[in-house]
Amino acid sequence: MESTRKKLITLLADAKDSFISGQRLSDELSISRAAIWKHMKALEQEGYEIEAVSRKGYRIVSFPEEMSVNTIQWDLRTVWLGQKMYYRNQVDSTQSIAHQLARDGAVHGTVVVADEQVKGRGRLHRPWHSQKGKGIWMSIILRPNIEPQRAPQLTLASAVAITRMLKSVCHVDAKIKWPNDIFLHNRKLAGILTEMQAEQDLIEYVIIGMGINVNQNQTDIPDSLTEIATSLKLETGETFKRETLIQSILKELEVIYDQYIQQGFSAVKSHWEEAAYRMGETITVKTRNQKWDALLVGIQDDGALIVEDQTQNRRVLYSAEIDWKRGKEE
Ligand code: BT5
Repeated sequence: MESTRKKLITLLADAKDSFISGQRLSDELSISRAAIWKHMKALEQEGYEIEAVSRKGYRIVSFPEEMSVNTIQWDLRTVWLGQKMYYRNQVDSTQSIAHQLARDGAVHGTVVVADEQVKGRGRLHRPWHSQKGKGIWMSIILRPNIEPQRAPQLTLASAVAITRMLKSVCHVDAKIKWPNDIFLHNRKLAGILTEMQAEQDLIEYVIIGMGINVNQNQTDIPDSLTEIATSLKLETGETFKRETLIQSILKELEVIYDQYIQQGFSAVKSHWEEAAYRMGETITVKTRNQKWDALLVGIQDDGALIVEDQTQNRRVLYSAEIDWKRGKEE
């Protein structure tokens, strides 16, 4: 049922403004014309505006305002990523849903999208503000055949996918702050949270959570974040259709993920470096029990961060928080 509906929408959407006859739809989908009519009624319930003209057939006049699996998938040009998708109006966190689905055997490439998260989270259980209808709150289930210690490289690959989407669809040059932040004009536009279930040398699954601020106005950003956060709308003055952005991220991620699996991290590294934020600047490094100043040098062939401490010693960081020195913010 679900896939017939999806095929029906694809046929109608591909026809753009032209009508498709009931007979052709019934032939292509191998269902009766009465069944086609029932599907049309169901689509109208979902918010599609359908025009039916006798002897001409059907066409979609407008798509629903509300996001749904159908509106995200109809122009999704991926082979495997997001072909299985779940959409929820409100969740605690798409990460929790994805973990549950993965434990229950969800296939590689399954995607969970929510309109609102009430307990969205960042790293170290920090809260992630995920207002209803304003952003992309999405988790992706991957089952890569790589060693568990390489999983953080997927965060960097995902960051590249997001910046590529931002460039091609939104025409903005966003930057990546190692390891998981996307910055636009010195404010945080998006964050990535990578979580993993693994056993010794084997990854059972990885969940890539992406939070991207899209259509928030200034009043939508909580006071505690006004200094550090921004949205695409605030930076460009434009409102974006979240579906279009999701379709593009999934396409970009599918391409870069496949290259990464075939060629290793070198396929990601140069793209990452092109979008790297503030290389060569002085930063503050915070590890579990230390805080010190360093120069940001770059990333290694395995994605780890290279910094130079104040005695000019190079140090390699696999996990840490980095921050810019005060006074250099703008
Ligand atoms: C992150 O953590 O940046 C990862 C955020 C991942 C969110 C996605 S949404 C879909 C999926 N489901 C989830 O529950 N999570 C993922 P971190 O680097 O720890 O940054 C968290 C910090 O960012 C917070 O402490 C705030 O300072 C700031 N912050 C919170 N909400 C924000 C927002 N909407 N925009 C910009 N900054 C925000």
